[in-house]
Amino acid sequence: MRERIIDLLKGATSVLSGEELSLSLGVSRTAVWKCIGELRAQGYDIQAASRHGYRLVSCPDLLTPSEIQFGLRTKILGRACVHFDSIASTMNEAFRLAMEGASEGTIVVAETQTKGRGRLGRSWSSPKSKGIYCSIILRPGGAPAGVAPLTLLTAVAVSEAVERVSSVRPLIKWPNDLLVKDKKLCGILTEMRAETDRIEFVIIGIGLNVNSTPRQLVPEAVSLKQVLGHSVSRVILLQEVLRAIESRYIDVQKNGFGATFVAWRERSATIGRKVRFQEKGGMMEGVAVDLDSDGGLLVKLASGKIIKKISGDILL
Ligand code: BT5
Repeated sequence: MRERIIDLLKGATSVLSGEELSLSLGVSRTAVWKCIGELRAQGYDIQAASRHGYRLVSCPDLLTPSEIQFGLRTKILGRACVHFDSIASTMNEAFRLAMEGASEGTIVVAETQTKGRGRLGRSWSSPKSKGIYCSIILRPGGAPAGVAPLTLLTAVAVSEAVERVSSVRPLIKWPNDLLVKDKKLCGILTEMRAETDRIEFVIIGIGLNVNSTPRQLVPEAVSLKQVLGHSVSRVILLQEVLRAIESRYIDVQKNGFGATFVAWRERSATIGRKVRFQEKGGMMEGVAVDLDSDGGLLVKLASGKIIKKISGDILL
């Protein structure tokens, strides 16, 4: 009911009386009044003028469905949205929902995560209401090899969204990091469930540092607020991220990864740089020369031989 009250107040041209709200919602005026109290406790500034009614003055920067979906204008992403104040990891919940048949584009968002995770069992720090912690369910079909490029697509889209909202242009470190001045602004985690030859669903997890302070983050991390010197609306940024991913995703389904890989190269922090990485035989070093057609990284070794890295970490 809280979501519906907020939607009605946002859509109203003047004040809405308790009676109008109770009629629209089919509940008693006391129930409306109680709900308004709960919304105020959440941080919504709702003015009440005696005998006139309620007016919404301002909203908190919370990633609730009503905040995210108001003015979102996407076709798939975020049309279904689940929000938690606190959860172990949005990845687990998205996975569970996808197993239950949740539709493509469903997102799971949390204000904080108690067991936010990165790749290979690493953890993701998630200071409360300071970042975007979001998992997106996609059902692209096709062979499991098609999943790796989706990580690159997400990196391009998040970089584009951050640039549109803040004019900061994060660069992409292959395969899943967004960097600003060589510090990590965002990490992307892609998990999937597949049969041998067909993807059932993919979960894309995005952890983006928005308004966190240095003390809330690990030393190798950075937030947008640190870069800009002021806070950024997480709602506006997440909306832009969802639009950007959707637009790239629809394009890729129609036309393939060509244009997205061009955009990736333009935003790359990796191509042309010396990289080191662990292989079975020990540490290797070379220069990252290009992206392969399946999203792998082509590295030229000192011997002149070019090898392809499909997954794992690189050091710049
Ligand atoms: C990643 O892993 O970069 C993927 C992170 C994905 C996080 C999102 S949040 C929503 C969803 N739910 C989840 O539980 N996860 C996803 P990886 O490349 O393995 O990087 C992990 C490393 O990044 C850690 O070992 C730290 O060094 C560093 N790190 C941890 N928290 C960070 C933060 N908030 N900002 C920047 N770096 C961080």
